Amino acid sequence: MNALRPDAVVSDAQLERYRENGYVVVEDVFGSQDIQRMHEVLAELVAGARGRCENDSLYDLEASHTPDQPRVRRIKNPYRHHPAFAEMARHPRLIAALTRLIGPDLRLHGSKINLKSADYGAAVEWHQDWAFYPHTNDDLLAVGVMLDDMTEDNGPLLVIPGSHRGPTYDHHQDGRFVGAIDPANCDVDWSRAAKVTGKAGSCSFHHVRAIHGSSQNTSGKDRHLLLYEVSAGDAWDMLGMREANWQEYLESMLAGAPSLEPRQVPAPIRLPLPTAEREGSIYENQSVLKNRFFES
Ligand SMILES: O=C(O)CCC(=O)C(=O)O
Repeated sequence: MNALRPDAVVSDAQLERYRENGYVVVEDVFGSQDIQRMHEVLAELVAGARGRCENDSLYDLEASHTPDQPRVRRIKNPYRHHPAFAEMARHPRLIAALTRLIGPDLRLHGSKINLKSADYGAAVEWHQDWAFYPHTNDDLLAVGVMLDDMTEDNGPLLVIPGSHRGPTYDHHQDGRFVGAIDPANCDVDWSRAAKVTGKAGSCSFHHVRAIHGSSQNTSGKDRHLLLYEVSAGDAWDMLGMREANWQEYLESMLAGAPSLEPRQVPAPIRLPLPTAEREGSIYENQSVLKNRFFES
């Protein structure tokens, strides 16, 4: 049982901000030793990209990557590659925060580390996670564990406040899923974008329907962000169990219990079909975009 009271980690004001804006930052979820450990493990994983030529189930490589000068854009599902990341997903302070924001039954359905390295780390075009994995209800969010300070100038996460209560936007181009909203062909006021910043060890939590993205990191400072995608135990993926089997499904519960009675709420859904021309990661999906918002 989780000994921490959820309201000791996420205050009433923070919960209210999450509900109102669709995102919130909570400081000091992880301590400096946790962050140091994750950096060490991440450095080992990144070192393994030397000599690689192509993306695979672990690495998503920057366009400027070469086997001699490795540049990793993303580590895919880090918790499947090192136990430290599975352990951190169950950190008592994180579980307490998630319990406050989603409820006691919590499932981890995906994870990644977007490295956004100093000087070149790639942009992520505007999108809603909901467009990638619509569920029977929208009690889902992405946690962004700040492994480095996320500042105004190292390509912080950007969120359109309140957009989690709005429509689900078209994420298609020429009839295929591309994992991005066409910035020139929608009614979103991009000038309202808020920068999500915080010290290493803080976590951002953004609602699955919130519109978000981020620019390239042209600063001299890394912005390593570990993302955990978490759903309520009774939210079921509209596209089924995807690659998981029942046993993996059970093992992906972070707290509480799964439910065989999906809770349904009215929420606007668009399916990510037909699948993207380039699969493997959001960066690959978006690589074919004709209209971009962020410079690359
Ligand atoms: O790393 C970022 O700034 C954006 C993360 C994101 O939205 C994603 O990878 O889906």
